[in-house]
Amino acid sequence: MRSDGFPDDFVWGCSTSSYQVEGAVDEDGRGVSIWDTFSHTKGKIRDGSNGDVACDSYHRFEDDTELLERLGVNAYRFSIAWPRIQPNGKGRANQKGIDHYSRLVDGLLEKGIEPWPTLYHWDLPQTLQDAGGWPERDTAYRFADYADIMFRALESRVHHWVSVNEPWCSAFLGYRDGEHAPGLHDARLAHRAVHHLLLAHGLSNEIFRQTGMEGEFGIVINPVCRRPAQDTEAHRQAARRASLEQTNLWLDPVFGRGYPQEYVQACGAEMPVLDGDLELIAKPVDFVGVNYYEENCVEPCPQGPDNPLGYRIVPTTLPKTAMGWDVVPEGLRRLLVWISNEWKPKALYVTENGAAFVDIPSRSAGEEGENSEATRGIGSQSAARQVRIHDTERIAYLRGHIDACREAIAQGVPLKGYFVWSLLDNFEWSWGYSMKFGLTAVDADTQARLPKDSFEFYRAVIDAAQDARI
Ligand code: GCO
Repeated sequence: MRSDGFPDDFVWGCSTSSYQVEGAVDEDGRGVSIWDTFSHTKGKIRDGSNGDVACDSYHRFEDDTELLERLGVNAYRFSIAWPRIQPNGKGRANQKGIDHYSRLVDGLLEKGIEPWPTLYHWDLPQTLQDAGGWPERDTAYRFADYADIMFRALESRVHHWVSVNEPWCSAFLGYRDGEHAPGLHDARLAHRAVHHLLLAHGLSNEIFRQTGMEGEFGIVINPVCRRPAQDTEAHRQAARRASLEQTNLWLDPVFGRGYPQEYVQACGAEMPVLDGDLELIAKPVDFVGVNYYEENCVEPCPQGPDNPLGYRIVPTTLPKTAMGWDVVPEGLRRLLVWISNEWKPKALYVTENGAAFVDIPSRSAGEEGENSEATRGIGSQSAARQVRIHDTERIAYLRGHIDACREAIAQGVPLKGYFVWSLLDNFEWSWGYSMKFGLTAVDADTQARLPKDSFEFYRAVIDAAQDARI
């Protein structure tokens, strides 16, 4: 093992997603997605914004690629907007949509950056939602067709594929809690969505294998490993139950155990499983992607219709991000170790980790050298030039979590890579642009990209990792 604890082939990456950065929502034949509809519905987005323009990455992907090169990452995780490929979610592919991602992939490869496309990061074609969306089985078959189109289009150039991103959010925030598109409040629909999202994953996994393509295929989830507030058996049991919905409900079926019966019974979940579904869902994956932001502390409370799993999140005095999320780097290590021991995936990647903080730009009259790389923005550069963002909290957050990755590896976790969320400040779903997770700020008027101090920090981490190669 090298002195810094990371293997030579460790993947250092950065993530974004289509609706959060692309903009250009009605260009080149793109269809409407559920996020267009939701964000344009009054009262759904806290700052009244939407992703119509976002970071304009659809047009500025070359600027983004240049930023990634400067950052030194060897992988870029982005997502493909399904409505750009099949505007109505079915039928012939829209060549202009394919061309866009083809250009992005070529641009990355030219710079030695591995493309890591996610096929579904929440922008379902609205037409499919009009037909029922994820609670309907047909959506999974439509997804499989779309995945097939993308495999064929990018086959020889892409070697890492993600099926669905955080399907828990699509199912529960989208169909039960109403916080995400399509904004419904129906637990029964949410459970149907769970099964069809997993089925979509399984069907696309099968097609991936059938193509005989070289490369890896996996799923990205946002699992939790909740911490008991006190060291009692009742608290430990509550913490275990509190992790079922976001973790076991996904990993159990993917690893061939079917749905966790304790969850199904407690929540009265009716999963629309047909013969053969569980086998499809359990087709081996090459990796599991883990998105990690925080860890919660829980205590038991009586189980009942409003609280079928019998737990409550306990507030802590730990430092918090702007989202109000507890900063617990150690929790990332705990989570990775648990998943690795319990489900034994071949490989794990941290596919998202990062934090929103209130960034205060400082104007520093060029003292650090206006033309130094650190201060040079991309896009309309003059506006960006004199401003710096000293985001020390984000740096501390990233440092702590990268250390946690190192410790997880030391404990035997097959962790193969780490991706920061996010390359850019972008459209943070129901929070609009009010929450900033980027290593790079984006000027809303000029679209100029301004790397923050955390960008330089992450670049230095990657540089040091390269230097430590043996
Ligand atoms: C996700 C997220 C990102 C969010 C990030 C911060 O996969 O949850 O996909 O889209 O922006 O998690 O909340």
